[in-house]
Amino acid sequence: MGGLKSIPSSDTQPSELNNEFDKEWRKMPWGKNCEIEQKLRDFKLKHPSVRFVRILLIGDAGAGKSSFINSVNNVFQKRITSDALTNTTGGKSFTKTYQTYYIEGKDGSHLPFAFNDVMGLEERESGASSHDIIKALSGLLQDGFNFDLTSSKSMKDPGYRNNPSLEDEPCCLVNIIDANSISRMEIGVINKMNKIREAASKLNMRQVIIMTKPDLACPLVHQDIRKIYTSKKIKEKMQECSNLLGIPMNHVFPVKNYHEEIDPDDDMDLLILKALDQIVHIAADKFKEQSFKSGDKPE
Ligand SMILES: Nc1nc2c(ncn2[C@@H]2O[C@H](COP(=O)(O)OP(=O)(O)O)[C@@H](O)[C@H]2O)c(=O)[nH]1
Ligand SMILES: [Mg+2]
Repeated sequence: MGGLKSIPSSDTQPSELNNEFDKEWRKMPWGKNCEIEQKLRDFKLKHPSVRFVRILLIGDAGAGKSSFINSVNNVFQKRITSDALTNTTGGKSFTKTYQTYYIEGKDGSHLPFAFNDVMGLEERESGASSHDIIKALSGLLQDGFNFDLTSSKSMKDPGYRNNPSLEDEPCCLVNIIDANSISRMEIGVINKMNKIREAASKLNMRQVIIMTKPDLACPLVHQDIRKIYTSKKIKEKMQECSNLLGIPMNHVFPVKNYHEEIDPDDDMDLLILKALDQIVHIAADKFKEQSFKSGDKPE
């Protein structure tokens, strides 16, 4: 029978033959790293009293929060750094205190964005409580705040800040989700994320998702990071993230973090830069609205 030729062999499933879109469904300016990098280095917030776009990262332990901060730092330092220590042992959170990370510019000053890394949201008593993270949303946590001290805390305890300035308040909540374990996320962690999201919405805070570990979720991307927006698997995973947290697809960014590389990689950098550029602009919109509302004159 002539038709037999078109039947795939037993170890090749039809779906595997059709795992890629013909064209990128989101256009990426591959190779244009310098332009985006420079734009971010020169970025200025249109608010007279706020120097930094403060970005708060939340997510499960091991999702890649610290790795994302290191990856952003790598892009701007053009070498592999590890200031935000990552967890290579798996399981519970390695980061236990509230920390701000700044990115150094060429002249030693700080670039106009800052990251706050928190302890993971893993279930039960071991993770950071949504109560404490909701405090972080309003700028009420100081650097060094210890998430591990689970005993009943009061606002008088060290680590809490009573009069946060506008600059202390994060303006973007970044949910970090591991592409490889979305479907296995514990319900307790999802509930915590949703509680935090609700509080962030009430504060009119911008929210995005960074989806990490696309290299582990899709063999195509593992081989070639430029296939990130042609891989059907990655789009499916992004959609899953979007549905899980109710954040629209245009606020979901897949990023491969630096984890085993010893040298910078332009294509990885481009995805990181593009995600950061989106976050910074989405976050800065909040100040535009605020300053117009309060009558402040944007610079
Ligand atoms: N393959 C891969 N591994 C990653 C990626 N991002 C993070 N990791 C690894 O995942 C583990 C946990 O990352 P970490 O940043 O400590 O997670 P955190 O607990 O959310 O801060 C580390 O071993 C990282 O090297 C990624 O994009 N791809
Ligand atoms: Mg960490």
